[in-house]
Amino acid sequence: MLCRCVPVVALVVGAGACLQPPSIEAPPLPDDALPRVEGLAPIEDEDPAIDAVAYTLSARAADAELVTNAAPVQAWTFNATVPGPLLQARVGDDVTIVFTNELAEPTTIHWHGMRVPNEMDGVVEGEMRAVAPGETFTYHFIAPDAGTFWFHPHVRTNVQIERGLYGMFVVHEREADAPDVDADRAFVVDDISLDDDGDIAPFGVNMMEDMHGRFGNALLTNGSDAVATLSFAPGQVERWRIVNTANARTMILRFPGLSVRQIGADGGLWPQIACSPKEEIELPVGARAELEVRLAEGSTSASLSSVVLALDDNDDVVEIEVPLAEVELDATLETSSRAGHTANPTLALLDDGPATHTLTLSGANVPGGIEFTVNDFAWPEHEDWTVPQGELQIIEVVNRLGMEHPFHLHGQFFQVVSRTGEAVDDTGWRDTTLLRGQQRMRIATRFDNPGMWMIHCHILEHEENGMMSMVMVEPSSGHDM
Ligand SMILES: [Cu+2]
Repeated sequence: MLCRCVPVVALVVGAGACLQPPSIEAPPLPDDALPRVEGLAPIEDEDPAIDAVAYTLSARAADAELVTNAAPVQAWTFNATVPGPLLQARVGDDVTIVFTNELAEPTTIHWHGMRVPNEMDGVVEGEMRAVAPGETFTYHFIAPDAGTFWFHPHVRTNVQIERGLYGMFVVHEREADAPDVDADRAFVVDDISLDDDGDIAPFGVNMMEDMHGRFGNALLTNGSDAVATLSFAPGQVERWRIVNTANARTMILRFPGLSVRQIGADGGLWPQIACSPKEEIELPVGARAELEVRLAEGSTSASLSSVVLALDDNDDVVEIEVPLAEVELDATLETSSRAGHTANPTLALLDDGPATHTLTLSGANVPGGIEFTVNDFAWPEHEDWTVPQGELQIIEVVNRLGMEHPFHLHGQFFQVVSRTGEAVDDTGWRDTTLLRGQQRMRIATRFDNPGMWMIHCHILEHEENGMMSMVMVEPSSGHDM
């Protein structure tokens, strides 16, 4: 299968230096420590209470070694690393993040997928302001849902995220609901566009970037193009959390040599009936996948790979599988007897029905570029749309353009209930889902979280060029978050 609606971009594939695999025999954690997540360096929790976490973040310029055998990239970072440090909490924890902007321009932090109070959402609209250079803002909320989330600015997003401002936020389930695995592992997958000098390529200088979004020429996993090799013991089973933080590239992920079951997505783990084996997963920008991963029977080496289109020596378009991580069997290790994802969380499925509102995504050429619209408004212009808190809405999202759009709603989860009139198997709660060119879908949401929430395409160049709107969820006394 070819990537759909993806401009052909030749990819620079790194030399693939092998990193040392993280030790499986990790030292024991203290009783009150958060569970270990491999692949990213966790930030230090400054709050000793067991039901609270406190973190200090700053956005600042720093050199980042993203590409093997190349000079460091002048990046914008959270705490001098790309991705930013791993943030973690347990579901229900009190979360405090003291954030200082050390950049020369305004920024914010948006907690992508987390149903936080409206004033903590990190957007710039109405009374919500950006964090000015030199300013400190304290984000404070209760982590309402377990799952894999991420954080990034919501100001000049195409530039600030591309330069390196993004990170993963894991909210752990209560122990009884957590999968029984040998390791819980994070993969933050990105692509960046580098120029011939290895610097981040200039922005907004070509029409293709405005139209299709910015496609990179280097694939990064956890901030490096190096391919880590992981040693699996016989029977080893891991939980993999994957987030796509690219500006525009839908990641087509494959798992040659692995036996993979998808066990969750944006809104956490799924009930057993919804979990199914996968050989390929399409992960739009902003979305997450949760996987239960084993070596396939008889397999001794395997990989997590991303499918991209590239030009071969004859300038023909070819599909190549770029490994993001390699897995090798180490038969000398003790056989694992872990059971994997065995919990069975409840998931109330919402039914399709007549649409209560329509969002039409479109766009047109305008002098100087392309303007993208939602219901014919280009942000900051937008329609007035108000819904009462707690009311079930069936929203028809219509794509009038030939290109795909990863649709993102802030502050709420939704379920995709149909695509172009057909029932779907998009299981579970989402905050981001892909709408293909010239297609329509219906999503259902209860709008439980009051406030003013952004709705936008997560191709960052589309968002920045107008494809953003908002919904006002009027608080009602009978509904609490
Ligand atoms: Cu779009």
